[in-house]
Order: sequence, then structure tokens, then C-alpha cells
Amino acid sequence: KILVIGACGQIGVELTLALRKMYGDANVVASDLREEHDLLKGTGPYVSLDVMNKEMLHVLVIRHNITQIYLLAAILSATGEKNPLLAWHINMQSLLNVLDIAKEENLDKIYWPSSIAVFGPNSPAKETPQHTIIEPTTIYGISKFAGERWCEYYNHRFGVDVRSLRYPGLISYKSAPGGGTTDYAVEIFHEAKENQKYTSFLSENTYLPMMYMPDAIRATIELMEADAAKISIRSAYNLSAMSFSPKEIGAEIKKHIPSFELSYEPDYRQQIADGWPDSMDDTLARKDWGWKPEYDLEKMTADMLQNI
Ligand code: VAH
Repeated sequence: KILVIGACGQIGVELTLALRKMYGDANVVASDLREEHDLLKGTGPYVSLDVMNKEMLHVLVIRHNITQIYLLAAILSATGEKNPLLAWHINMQSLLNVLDIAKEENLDKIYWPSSIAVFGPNSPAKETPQHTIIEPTTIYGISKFAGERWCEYYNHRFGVDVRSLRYPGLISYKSAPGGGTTDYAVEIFHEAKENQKYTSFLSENTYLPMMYMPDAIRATIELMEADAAKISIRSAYNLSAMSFSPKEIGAEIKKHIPSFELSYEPDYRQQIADGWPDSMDDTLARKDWGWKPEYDLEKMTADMLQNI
């Protein structure tokens, strides 16, 4: 059975629904600190869980016969900068709790997301390689980089089959983003639809790697379904679909809403974005387990505006 931790978050809601479709509703236990997300209600078992309580997590794993865990609970980049020590504590202890229980209970597989946020201003910004200088400048990025090291350690030291992806900024309409620097790319759609205008907190030419949620969910499941022998990266795979700037996504939205007006008021998140890659090299994900994105900016924009 699968346990999804952080099932009410931006990724968690859609991942839980996709896993239930694949493996059967009763075989995917959704959990979160918060109360059940409306889209999850009636679709399968839901439990309240604080992943920081290792004993509680351990009891839940045994009681529900859990064999796989997807750990999506985390404090994201922008929120993390407001309380660095709390973000470090939550992002690291939650992962260590899951990895150690996976080892103790010999769980089949673990999924834990990393992020482009592990890269910093000294990493090559264009087509950032899988292996390169990694000097994260946000506490979120530091926790994701440290987490990657722990995943690789538990894999080669204890044989835990933990897998991970360095997600780009993720865009979706089913559940709200959780306090990230890339959240402008979600807000812009809602504001365009409701008010025909949006003020971006990132400057017009801030290029960032981005991905539509359906691609991110499919990548996650394809990685987890891949034969373990094909997995050559046990830290976290670079994963890529597209890159765009606020100016470019604004122009794409304008094709659908001609009256849309975009303005810019960069805030503290600009500095975070400036340290991140413009684009990622995901050759290894494509070679090892056949990764291929399906959504580009044009296709995503049409789908987002249709569904919001
Ligand atoms: C954030 N959406 O902005 C997350 C993600 C690449 C960005 O890690 O923090």
C-alpha cells in the first residue's frame, strides 16, 4: 500500500488522485497535517499525520501495511526564508524519519522531491548539468541538497530504494502552490481570468525552468515504475520541460485575453530567482527511464485558462 505524506499540497492532491487511479483508491492512503482537501474527499482513505512525529508515522506504516511512501511535505523557498531554522528542521527531519522507517520496515520504494533550488548563482545557468557546482543560497535549497545526499546515502549504505526529481517550478489549477518563488506563474492565470491584470513579483526577463503539473505527475510515476536497474542517479534527477519569463507567459496569456495587462514589482523573491538556473539539462532522465515532456507554454496556457 502507498502512503502519501503532504497529500493536500500543490503536488500532493494531484499525485494522490493519479496514484489512486493507477493502484486503486483503497491502496493509497492520503495524509496531511491539514484537513482533507475537497478534491480528495470520498476518493480514498485519509489520515491526519504529523510527519515530524516519527513514532506516529511508524505506527501508521505498520497499521496500514504501507510498502511505499511519497513524502511531499516541505516548507518551500519563499516561506523558508522567513523562518530558516524551522524550514531546515521540518524539511530534514521529515525526510530522515521516512528514510529510517523505510530501512527498519524494509519498504519497497520511497519518493521524495528535490528542486532546481539546489543550484545557486555559481552553477552554470543555461542547460544546468546533472553534475555541477551546487551552492544553494536559500534554506529550502540547502535542505533539498542535503536531502539528496541523505537519499543517496540510505540507498548505497542500506539499500533503500529512494528516488527523486529536481522539479522545476510547477504550474497547476487543481490545488494552490505552497509559498514558492515560482508561484507567480500560477497567480498570473487566476489574476488574468478574474481581473485581466497582474503585477509580477519577478522582473520581466526572469527566465526559470517550469513544468505543467500533468507532466510532473507523469514523470514522478514513470520514475517510480522504472526498473531499479535503470536508475543511475540516487540523489535526484534533473527534470525539464520548458523555460519562460514573466514577459513571455504574459504575452501567451494575452493571445487568449487581449485586455490582459502585466506590470512588475520585484520583491525579495527576485534574488532567489536570480540564483536559479534559466534552463536544465535532463539528458540522464531521458536516457535512463525515457523521460519526455508533453506540455509547452502554448499548450499549458490554453489548458490552464480553460480549467480555471
Ligand atoms: C519553489 N515551487 O518555488 C518551488 C520550487 C523550483 C521551485 O522548488 O520554492
